[in-house]
Amino acid sequence: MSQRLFRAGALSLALSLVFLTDAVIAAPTLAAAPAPSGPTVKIDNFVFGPAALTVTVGTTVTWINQDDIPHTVVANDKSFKSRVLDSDERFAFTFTRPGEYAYFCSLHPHMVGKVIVRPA
Ligand SMILES: [Cu+2]
Repeated sequence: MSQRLFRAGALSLALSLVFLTDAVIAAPTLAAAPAPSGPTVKIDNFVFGPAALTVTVGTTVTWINQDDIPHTVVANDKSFKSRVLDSDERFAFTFTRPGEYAYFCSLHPHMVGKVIVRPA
């Protein structure tokens, strides 16, 4: 009898693990979109918009891929580099030094933009 009980227990444990796994996988999607507090650059139709953005030191800029194909955000001087962003994914970077940061999409190098960082 204990063998049968054990099997039933193992089965329900396995089932609850399946549900637990689903919940864990689904959670990031539900939690993915707190509104960014700083300025945003939208990526759409192979264009960074605005193409040039001026901020002060300490500002976090968030890029949002609103295109239906993947893009990246890579600084010419490699000071920041996103992973490949699928549709609706974001990349955020906080600028801690003044300067002009030209960047491009490594998948489509003709896509370029610039962040100008002024002293605070
Ligand atoms: Cu691209």
